Amino acid sequence: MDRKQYRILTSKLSELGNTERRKLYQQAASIRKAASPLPGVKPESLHDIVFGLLTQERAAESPAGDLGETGTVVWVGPKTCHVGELECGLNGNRVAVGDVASFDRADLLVTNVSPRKTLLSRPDPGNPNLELPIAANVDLVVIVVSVKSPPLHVRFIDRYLITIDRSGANAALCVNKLDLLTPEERTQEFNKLTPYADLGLPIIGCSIETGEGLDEIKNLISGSTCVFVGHSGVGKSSLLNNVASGIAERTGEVSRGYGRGRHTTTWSSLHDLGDGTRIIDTPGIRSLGLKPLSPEELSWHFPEFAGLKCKFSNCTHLHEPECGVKDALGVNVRPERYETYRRILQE
Ligand SMILES: Nc1nc2c(ncn2[C@@H]2O[C@H](COP(=O)(O)OP(=O)(O)OP(=O)(O)O)[C@@H](O)[C@H]2O)c(=O)[nH]1
Ligand SMILES: [Mg+2]
Ligand SMILES: [Zn+2]
Repeated sequence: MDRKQYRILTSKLSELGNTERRKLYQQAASIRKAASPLPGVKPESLHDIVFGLLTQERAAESPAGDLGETGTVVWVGPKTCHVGELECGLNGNRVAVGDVASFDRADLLVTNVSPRKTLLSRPDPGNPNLELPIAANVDLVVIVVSVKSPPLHVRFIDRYLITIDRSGANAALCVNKLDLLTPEERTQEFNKLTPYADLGLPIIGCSIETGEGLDEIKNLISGSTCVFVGHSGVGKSSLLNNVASGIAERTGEVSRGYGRGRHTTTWSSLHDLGDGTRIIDTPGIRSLGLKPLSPEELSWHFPEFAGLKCKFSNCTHLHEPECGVKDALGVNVRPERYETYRRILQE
């Protein structure tokens, strides 16, 4: 409770008789008792609750266990976030776009973040022990790549797949800017993606320019909460604008010399399309680091390794004899994928 609220509280209380005041504080005590704060959350003070009752920010019959109102976080800044339309202080909470946050309407502070279904995060490049949340509670992560400006490098898809696997969400791949290719080039680019098609990853080719593939993307994401991730300039915001009518996210040019985008989107944001579909647009990520993983942990994220038998149970699949993974190279295990595995381990 800040000074201003305290002054409002004392002036409102001074208008009341003793009995009314006592009743108010008794009511506040029973609300607080019913709310039983979660571990790590400071219980609300009686004054705060009385303030809420007096300013009618809190319904008198507040349901038991309710710590305040809740809403979906649609934007997160350095010190505040938007819960729906309301800007609320983070109040020391780690909040991601897509989170369900409880907040106090009287002082506009986040009081609690609901347990997450999924959490997509990456290590902080400055401090690898710290995870930076990208998006929470998403069902589907759409990796957006472009075939030209910027060109397609498939290896980073493997890293995204590991990160997505760890998040608990499903993955899909969207290959944008097909209008920039000749039919021969198109075949070449899609050939590069066969290892991912083999893994069962949904792959949709599209172009904002010609409209190709956009209906397929709409079908893919319909009814789910999804997030568009990928390098800067691949067309994430353009896609959002084109699959969701009435949304106008800023899109940017790609620099000629480097074929890289200019980081037009700087903050993640959630857009509710109203039909159960929600899209989170994210800023382009230059490189997606991975938290250090043991060979065993890393293998779990290569589904094609599952069921292959190695002589040693702790086989790293690098130099051991009678290694099922190395024996399957070129058969059930794609050499490109094995190469990624090897590189990630050796980092
Ligand atoms: N030729 C062509 N250009 C496209 C297509 N999709 C997007 N672009 C262009 O690519 C540029 C970058 O698009 P954005 O939507 O801003 O890319 P972004 O992925 O959101 O980039 P960041 O916000 O920086 O991460 C813009 O100039 C778009 O007009 C496409 O299908 N074909
Ligand atoms: Mg963008
Ligand atoms: Zn092995």
